[in-house]
Amino acid sequence: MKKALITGISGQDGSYLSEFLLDKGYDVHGMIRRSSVDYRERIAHIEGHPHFHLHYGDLGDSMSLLNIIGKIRPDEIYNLAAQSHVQVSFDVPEFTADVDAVGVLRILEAVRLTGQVKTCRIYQASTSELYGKVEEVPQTETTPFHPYSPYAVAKQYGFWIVKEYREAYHMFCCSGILFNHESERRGETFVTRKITLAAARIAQGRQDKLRLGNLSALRDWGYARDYVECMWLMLQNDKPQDYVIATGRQHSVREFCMLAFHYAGIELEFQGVGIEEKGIDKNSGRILVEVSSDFYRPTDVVNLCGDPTKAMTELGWDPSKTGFEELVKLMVEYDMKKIAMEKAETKIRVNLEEYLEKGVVK
Ligand code: NAP
Ligand code: F7E
Repeated sequence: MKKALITGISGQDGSYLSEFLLDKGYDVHGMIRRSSVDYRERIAHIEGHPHFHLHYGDLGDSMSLLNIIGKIRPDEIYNLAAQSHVQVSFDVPEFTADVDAVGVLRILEAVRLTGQVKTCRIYQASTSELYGKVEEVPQTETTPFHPYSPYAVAKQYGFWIVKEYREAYHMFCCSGILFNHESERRGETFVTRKITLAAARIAQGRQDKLRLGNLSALRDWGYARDYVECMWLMLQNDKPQDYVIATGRQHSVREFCMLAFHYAGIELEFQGVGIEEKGIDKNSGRILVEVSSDFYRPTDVVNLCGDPTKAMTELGWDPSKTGFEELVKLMVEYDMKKIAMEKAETKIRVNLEEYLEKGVVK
């Protein structure tokens, strides 16, 4: 039975990759951090699976990595752990550099120092943010990098150190240059999930307005569940190589927003420009979306669109499994149910409190 170690197992991609590898018959090991709340929402449904194991560690702690990697001796490592929020990287640049840059080096060294150079294959979660202030559209494996945030600069080190270890020590290590990929498990402060949750709350009377930053930013959005397959395919390849993982299609934040509200039953139209732009409900005339400078970044990446030809032809990966409309729809449907459940729970709690007060229930 093959053994895989996933760092960042509690994140969006880690949870989907765990399910994917368990289905393939792997023994899956995951690294988790201690947190004050122990409920790991995205992987709670697989905890208890006989081939699913969790270990405490941290990308900032070399000894924990040496210990985990030395003990498990995995056939494959998927390094998904990162401080992954671009805007947050402007607030915590040093932590971001330590985890997203030096953390990659720590993994590579742990594999080398425990004598697993020839037996362990490594996938590094790289990013389209490396193209940053883009130098060509669409972006391919040969497009020059121009990182444009502390996050992207840290990830660029991760990309280059993986390449360096591949050439210096002949390690099987490679980077997937993944473009934005979303899902119903996406963190709630990334723009897509922030929009789908707000659309669901506004449609059900739980929120008045949504405040966003740059509505004109363009992204190539895919579905996370489809993208984890490509990570695995990269490690089954004959040679370690880096690949762009993208859909090849581009949409603006504004388009995402209009479509999400549409699936929540609200038709929006946008009026005005820049900070004065508003998203208005065509039926009621209510302003539901406003622009706020709080969500503008010191430097923003505005024109991402990947060319997945290499992954399609060399790995046989299909980027068109889940289209843009389907992705937005599935996220909104999930959030509509989530908010409806929360409403129902609140109602039950209020009723129960009333009954307890009146002594109806003891
Ligand atoms: P995510 O949901 O933010 O998950 C990040 C994971 O990293 C979480 O499990 C988190 O643990 C863990 N982590 C953070 N700091 C850590 C540390 N110091 N030590 C150990 N673990 C740590 O991210 P994602 O969307 O799944 O993305 C996975 C990877 O792909 C990341 O490296 C991200 O930068 C990269 N990426 C993502 C996208 C995308 O669109 N999703 C695109 C390109 C690249 P906690 O749960 O304890 O916080
Ligand atoms: O922003 C704009 C924002 O935070 C997308 C990470 O997974 O993908 C992700 O990074 C765009 C940006 O993702 C809001 O300015 C407008 O232009 O959803 P995001 P990201 O920065 O692209 C890459 C590939 C990664 O590697 C990262 O790990 O949307 N935007 N208004 C907003 N963004 C946010 N978060 N919130 C807003 O209110």
